[in-house]
Amino acid sequence: MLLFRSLFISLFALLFCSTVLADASIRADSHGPVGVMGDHMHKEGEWMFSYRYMQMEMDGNLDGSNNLSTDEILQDYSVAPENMTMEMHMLGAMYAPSNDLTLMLMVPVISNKMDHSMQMMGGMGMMPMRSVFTTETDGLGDIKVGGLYRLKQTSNSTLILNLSLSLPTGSIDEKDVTGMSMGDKVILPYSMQVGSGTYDLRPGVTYNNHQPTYSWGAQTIATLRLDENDNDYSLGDRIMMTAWYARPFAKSFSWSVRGAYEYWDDVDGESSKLSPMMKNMVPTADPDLRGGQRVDIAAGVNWIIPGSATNRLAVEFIRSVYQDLNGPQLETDYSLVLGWQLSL
Ligand SMILES: [Cu+2]
Repeated sequence: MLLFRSLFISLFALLFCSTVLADASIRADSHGPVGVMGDHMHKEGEWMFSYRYMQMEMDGNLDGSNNLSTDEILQDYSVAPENMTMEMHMLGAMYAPSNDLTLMLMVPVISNKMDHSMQMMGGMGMMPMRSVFTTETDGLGDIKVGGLYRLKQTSNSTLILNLSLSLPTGSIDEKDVTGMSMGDKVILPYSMQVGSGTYDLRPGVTYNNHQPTYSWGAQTIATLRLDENDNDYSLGDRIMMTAWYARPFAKSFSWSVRGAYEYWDDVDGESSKLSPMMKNMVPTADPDLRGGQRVDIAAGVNWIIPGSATNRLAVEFIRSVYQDLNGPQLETDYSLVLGWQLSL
């Protein structure tokens, strides 16, 4: 973690030392909303460094699209997940060896925290006992390398082929003490791991259209697991589709609205390190209760810092409006993305 902290500090030092003059022709909405990755290309020889902070809040459980209370879950299980916070710090770099190709690197550092309720049966004639416990994990996530290839360009639009590879750099053996582990650290279920453990191919297409007073774009990206990890499972494949509309305002700002849809499969296989008994005690350990689909709406702002057109600060708030989950499974309430981008 110390390495990343010093990396952040050197990047911020770079931000404050950069004395690049403003280029009035660069619009704040020339990059998409900050929650979208790989939305734009760079000119030949251009570099971009970025830092994003992402926070996702999950609270309460769904079965399909119906709410499921803790009491209802504890009728079938001894442990119910209550809520989860996922935080991600992501360092990114982009470099364009030519106008038709932009290379990309993304390095995430992830931390997860989940609160649970647990119910233990007392002795004969005794009331069941309720307690709570929290598990936490953190570490380097899966590093992504890839490229954006320009398929088609007109005076106001670009069509991009996105292709990246996600590397299994994140741990799938994260442990913590649980309410049932008698003080020992034990391996945690799928959603608390910081990595997938698999090589994943991420193909996609992005379209951008820039008009004098507004811009819009759309992107679809799939995540395809290419193999099985060392613990004999692979996370579900995913497909994400999103579209946005943005408008410049007050010279160096732009606002955006965005919609997104995501579908993901259940876990394929079953972790060889989780006891097979676990999935009868806690729903998060069941590989068949991981899939689902979700619709999000988002609002964001991009700002080009005056005096140095290459520094951009951006924020996006993402609210989940519809979910259909193989449950019981924790539902996502909202996500927040803060980002800083420096182009050189
Ligand atoms: Cu970029």
